[in-house]
Amino acid sequence: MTTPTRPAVDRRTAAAMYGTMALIRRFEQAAYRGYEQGEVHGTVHVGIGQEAVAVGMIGALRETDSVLSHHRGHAHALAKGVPPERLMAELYGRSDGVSRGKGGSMHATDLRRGFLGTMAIVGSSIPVATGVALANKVRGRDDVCVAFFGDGAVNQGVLYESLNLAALWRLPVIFVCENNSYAITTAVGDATAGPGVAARAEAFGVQAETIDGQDVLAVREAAERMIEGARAGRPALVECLTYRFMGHSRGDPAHGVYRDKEEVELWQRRDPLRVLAEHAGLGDDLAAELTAEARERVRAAVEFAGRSPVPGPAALMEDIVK
Ligand SMILES: Cc1ncc(C[n+]2csc(CCOP(=O)(O)OP(=O)(O)O)c2C)c(N)n1
Ligand SMILES: [Mg+2]
Repeated sequence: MTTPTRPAVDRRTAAAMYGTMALIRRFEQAAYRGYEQGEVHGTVHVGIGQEAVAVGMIGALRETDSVLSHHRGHAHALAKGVPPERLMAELYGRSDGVSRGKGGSMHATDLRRGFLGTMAIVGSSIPVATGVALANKVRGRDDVCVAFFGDGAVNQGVLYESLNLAALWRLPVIFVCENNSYAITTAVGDATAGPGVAARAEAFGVQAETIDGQDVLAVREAAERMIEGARAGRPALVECLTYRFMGHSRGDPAHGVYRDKEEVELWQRRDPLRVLAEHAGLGDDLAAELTAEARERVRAAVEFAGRSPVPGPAALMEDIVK
């Protein structure tokens, strides 16, 4: 892993990052409750513990840059500026949702904000982002596209097809692997041979790094460098070492079966909110104030979602290519 650079951060920037991470944390807690109460249909995958990856990476993008996410994607959507009330309404299956209530947690899309969607098929963000980057290049735009994917996607052949084309055609794309140690219950070491995905990317001539995904400042610093490179035609891959504090999704008790309590607790000590607060010296009062603000925004989002109408039968025939 690259040695943490721990760049200096001003208080305002640190507070903004903390506020976004707190918003994501509260949002996902509320989404999980909504699922348990039967308000959120299908399933939800929460990434509590992984917030620093989304906030560090996406915070370094321009508005016109775009993001493709995966099945654990609420953080990416919120960090890209999708309003929490529109995302919550989407999870509730309501008309005011970003995908008009027809996508849910794993098909939430907000094209206007460059959020090209959460995706249910493992690995599918990768070739789509590569295609978006190609389109940007062909159109002469210097926007970049970021693909997020989990450690469970790194043995999909499509990653290597995409790395190959990205390197060959010098595409403005950044591949971000959120290595949270498990794909459902399978530990990385039981599924992936060799020294890891960064080394594999380097074999294609793609600049690659493995970094501490619990430290939002380290992620931000790597993101800035990689984005600058990608805009100039040097695609990149970054592997962020992180951890999901909760289970994979419904029916997963989070620890006990495939990972022990001690392991979970060890990672919880490196909670990204705490890591940032300590490093930036935010202080308990400011952290509490930002947390309260996040809680209020999420409360309003839940209320908005609950009030939004359920799509009527006519919505079935809308938003489809005829
Ligand atoms: C192509 C494909 N195979 C299997 C699944 C079922 N599935 C859903 S999530 C998941 C694990 C993904 O693990 P990882 O990529 O590490 O992401 P994480 O859940 O850890 O965030 C699997 C196998 C799927 N959605 N798509
Ligand atoms: Mg994983």
